[in-house]
Amino acid sequence: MLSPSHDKRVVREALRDDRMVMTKTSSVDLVTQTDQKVEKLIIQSVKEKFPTHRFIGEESVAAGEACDLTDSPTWIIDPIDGTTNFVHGFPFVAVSIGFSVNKQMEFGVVYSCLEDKMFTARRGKGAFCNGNLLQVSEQEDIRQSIIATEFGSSRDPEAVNNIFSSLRSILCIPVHGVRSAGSAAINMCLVASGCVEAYYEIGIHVWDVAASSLIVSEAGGVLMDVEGGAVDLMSRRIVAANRRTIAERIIKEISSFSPPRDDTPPQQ
Ligand code: LIP
Repeated sequence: MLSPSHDKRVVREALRDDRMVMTKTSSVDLVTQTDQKVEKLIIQSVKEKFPTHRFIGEESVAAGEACDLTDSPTWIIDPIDGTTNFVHGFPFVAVSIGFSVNKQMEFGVVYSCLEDKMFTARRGKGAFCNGNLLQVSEQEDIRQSIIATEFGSSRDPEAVNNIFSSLRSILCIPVHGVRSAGSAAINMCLVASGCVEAYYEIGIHVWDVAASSLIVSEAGGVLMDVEGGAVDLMSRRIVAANRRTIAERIIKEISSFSPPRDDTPPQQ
């Protein structure tokens, strides 16, 4: 199996050397050779031990593989979450690996490569960072909270308007601050760590949040859809918060929209 130090070396060395930037769905949806290399390394090493398991990997889906979450044991992989950060040397880049059985997350690992922080969670067994137990913030007042969100990789004017409308409403609650780490997985781990009270985004993918969704819930947090109700990891929408009342307050301010689901094949 790959070791975290091996992953760290691959990503850190590439941070200096990999300047081969390609684009996927738009000119701001970036991918590098390192994304592809790390995903191949992870899938190969898991397959050696578990040949019957299934995979949903960001770069495999980009290359045309199906994005179906079934009841079978499935590894959900984002080889580099924060690819734009990686390309620019902005220091928040993570490898995210979640494992699901019967469509339920069983464990999740997010390795924040430059911070050297290993976030882990197993269902029912708590969430940890470098072995230390994680607990979400106890803050009850949204006006004394920091909220994380992202601007995503769509520049569709309607989506951008919705993003800014939500941001404006949330800032004006008012909250103490709004932050963007540039990696959904790291934003979620910040919620689990108690540094920020909530994170929301429309436009993420299942591989961005599969592992960290378990890390948040095992740290005592809640996950919801941006219109309320249960989160659906294929819907590309998520609110993660330290408590339900904070999540519900944010939901009131979000101008929601529905990007194409991850499990809908792209139109030809
Ligand atoms: C990215 C996220 C980022 C989000 C983008 C994208 P990538 O993942 O982590 O926070 O705003 O929509 O999904 O492409 O770096 O793996």
